[in-house]
This record gives sequence, C-alpha cells and structure tokens, in this order.
Amino acid sequence: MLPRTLICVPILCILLGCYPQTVSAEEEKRPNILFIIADDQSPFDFRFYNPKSQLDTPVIDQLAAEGMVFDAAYHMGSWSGAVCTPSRHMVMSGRSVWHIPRKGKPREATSNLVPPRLANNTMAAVFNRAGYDTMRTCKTGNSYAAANKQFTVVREALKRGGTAETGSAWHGQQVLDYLNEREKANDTDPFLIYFGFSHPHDTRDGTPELLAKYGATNHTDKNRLPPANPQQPSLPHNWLPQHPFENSHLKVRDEVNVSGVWQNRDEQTIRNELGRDFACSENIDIQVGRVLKKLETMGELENTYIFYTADHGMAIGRHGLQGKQNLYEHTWRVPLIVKGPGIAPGSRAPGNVYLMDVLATMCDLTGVQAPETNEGLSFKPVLEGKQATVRDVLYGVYCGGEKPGMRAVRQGDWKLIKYDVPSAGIHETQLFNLAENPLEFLPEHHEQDVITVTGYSPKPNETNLADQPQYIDKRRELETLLQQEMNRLDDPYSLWDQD
Ligand SMILES: [Ca+2]
Ligand SMILES: [Ca+2]
Repeated sequence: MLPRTLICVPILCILLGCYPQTVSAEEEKRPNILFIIADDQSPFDFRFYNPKSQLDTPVIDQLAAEGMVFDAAYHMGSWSGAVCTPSRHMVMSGRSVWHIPRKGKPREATSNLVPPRLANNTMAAVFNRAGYDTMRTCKTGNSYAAANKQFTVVREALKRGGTAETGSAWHGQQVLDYLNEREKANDTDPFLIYFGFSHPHDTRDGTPELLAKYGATNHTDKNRLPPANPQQPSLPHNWLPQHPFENSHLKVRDEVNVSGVWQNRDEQTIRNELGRDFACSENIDIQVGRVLKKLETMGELENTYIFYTADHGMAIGRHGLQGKQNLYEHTWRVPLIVKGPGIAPGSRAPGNVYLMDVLATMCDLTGVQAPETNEGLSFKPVLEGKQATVRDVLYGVYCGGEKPGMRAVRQGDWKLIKYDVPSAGIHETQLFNLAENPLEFLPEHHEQDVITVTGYSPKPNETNLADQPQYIDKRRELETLLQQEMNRLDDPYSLWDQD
C-alpha cells in the first residue's frame, strides 16, 4: 500500500488551490486501468482467434493489434449453473474457485477456505486505498455484490435490449458521463474503470441495424423456426445436433430455455442465434470505441492499461450445447487482450492464465500491492515479453448440476475432460491434442449426416483420443495431474476412478 501522505497530497493540493503544480511527476505518471468485460462471449467469435469468424469488431481487433493477445486464458470454472457468479468472484478477489464465497451460503466467513471480510480486499477496495478513483458499470445479478459496492462510483443495470437506452450503449454512456465529469472537475487522479456489459448474454436482442447486418431476427415464437438468411454466420464446424451423452447438466436453463433457441439445435435456429450474438458483440465493439476515443481526446489513452475479456465463453450450437455449463474450449476459455505502456504491439502469449490472475497483474502494472488474500499470479512478466507463461497446468471444473460433474486439466497441447454423472451411469473421458484438434472434434463429428450439415470432414486424428491404445500413457499422466490439481485447489469431490 502507498504511504498515507501520498494519498492525501492531491486532496490537500485541491484545498490549497495549488493543484496540480505540487503533485510529483511520479504521481502524475501512475497509469490508469480500463477493465472491459463482456458477459458470455466465446473467444472463437473473434477473428484474432478464429480468422474465419464473420463477426466484425474493428475496435477490439485494433486493441489486439496494439497489445498482447492470450491464446490460453481461462476462467477456472463453476460450482453453480450461474457460471457468471464464481467467475466474477475470482476476477474481483484473485482467489481460486473453491476459495471464494459460495452462492447460497449466508455469510462469506462461514467457510474456512474464505477469509473473513474478503470484500475489503477485492479489486476496487485495493485500488481505492492506493489513491485511485474507481468507477464501475456492469449488469446486475450473478456477480459479487459486496465487491461491486466497493467502487466509488457505481452505475449498474441489466441492459439486454436492442435500443440505446436498453442495451450496451447505456453502459458505454455511463463511462463517457463519468469521464466527462472528471474532465469538468479537472480530476487528474489515476482511475480504475470497470467497464462491464450485460450482453452478448441472452436475451440477445440486437439493434435493428446490426441484426440486419447479420441476417438475424429477435426470434420469440417457440412454435416456429426463425427465418433462414444467407447473411447469418455459418454453422460452427464443431456443431452437433445434440451432445452425445448426459454431461451432468443438460437440463439447465441455458440448454433448454434460452428464448429463441430453447431445445432446438437445427441449423436455422443456431445460425440465427449466432447472428443475434454477433449483433450484440459488434455493439459492444462500438461502445468500446466511443470510450477509447474519449480517452484519446483527454490525452489519457497512452497512459492506460486496457484489458478486454469475458467472464467465460459460450457454446451456441458447438458440441450440441447452447450454454456455458461445459468445459470445452469454446466455453472454458475466455478472450483476453491487454494493451498498455511497455506491451509490444501485436504480441501474442501462448498462455497460461486464469481470470483470477488479473487482479495481481493490475496491481503489479501500477505498483499497487496485491492484497494478502490474493492467490492469482501476476502475468506482467509475460506482458513485458520476459517470460512465456506463468503457469504450467490449468484446471477446470463444472459441477453446477449433478455431482461430481465435469473436470478438465490442460498441460501444453494436451487436454483431458472427465464426466462423472452417477444417476445416468456416465463415466466418460475425453483426451484432446489441441494443436491437432483445436475444435475438440468427437467421433460424432465424423458421422456423414453431421458432415452434410457442417460441410466439414474432420481428419482422422481430429477426435477424442482417450481410448486409443497409443495414448494410454498420456491419458494416465493427465489423470494424475488432474487429481493433483483437485487436491491442491481443495476440490471437495472425487471422480469414480480416483482414490
Ligand atoms: Ca456470464
Ligand atoms: Ca479524484
């Protein structure tokens, strides 16, 4: 933490009318942070991850070109169908998935894995103490309310409509209003702005112009399919008509009751929903552009670290799934760009980071001490090009439905997913080489009626390798790693084949 005198200097100066001459050069140079977070957005929607994507995001693409793109950024997972909730707790606290307050528990302090008064050591509280001005706009609900309240300026509302007032433009406007107020007040303190959106989470009601661009309609009639339109994004190559087996939560709201999709996985429904999704994501891009332009006008852009990410990914037809309750790459991974002073333009990091590492990184970049409760790792050395990665192994959990549910582990190009669903008698293991099979094709993707719909014939090695004899050692190795990670992270469950 900074010495109290340093924090008080600006206040004293304003009172004495001597501002800003007496502010030290060092203080003036402290960088700002703009943390941008979308709600439910797959990395594969973006061209800097998937060159074939039809989504236009010129502003975010420009950020990617001017900063560093992470190819293996993950959220750690969820013990709830509301995947947003643990994800946002991890972002705010820098703590791992079993060490954060649990939904449904009356108080944070009820578990010895969660420190008391944790909210006082979350993102905004830490930066407030360091003399930053903190502002937040985001959706309401499925979040970390006690941490969100710590921001000095809070402008929250759920905005998933298709107009300026009811959609993403509202969130953009809150940031612009805040920056305008700072400008008027001649406020030169460094700032941390948490710029969150309510989209492209469903209901994906886009603006009329952007819906038209992507050939989509805000479909509401459950008894009909939405109209087909050649402008719609094409079907993802890893689309399936249904998930091949019970994965522990196939009846969750997101899989059966999203307006416009429901239980349908046909081409018309999925392409229309992707069109809606893209309309919402392009609108986010426009709003980010408005804010960046304002920062540029204010002369703050070059001295601001900009993070762009999402709380988790999203399926929308991939693997026969619709929602965020799975551990395939489209959903376990998140987009992540960081741009700012000292970060080489157009640079790329292979990985490996979690969203829970963001807080430590923000602190490291700004010279603010991370709180003692933080468990995340700063990836500043990666941003500076001094280190390739800060983590070797990545762990993921989804158990918001039946327990124990799903677990994943990744090391290098190898990834294992296991599914333990006792009531359905499911004990499934998937092993992927992500270098050869980045879309995680399964045997079902090789069936002719699927190929006929997707137009894509996977190569023989683009499949689940778990039961192929030549990979038995690799599978065992990853199963051991998974068990080690489950123990290390206090995962309270065991899988059917574990001790
Ligand atoms: Ca979310
Ligand atoms: Ca201020």
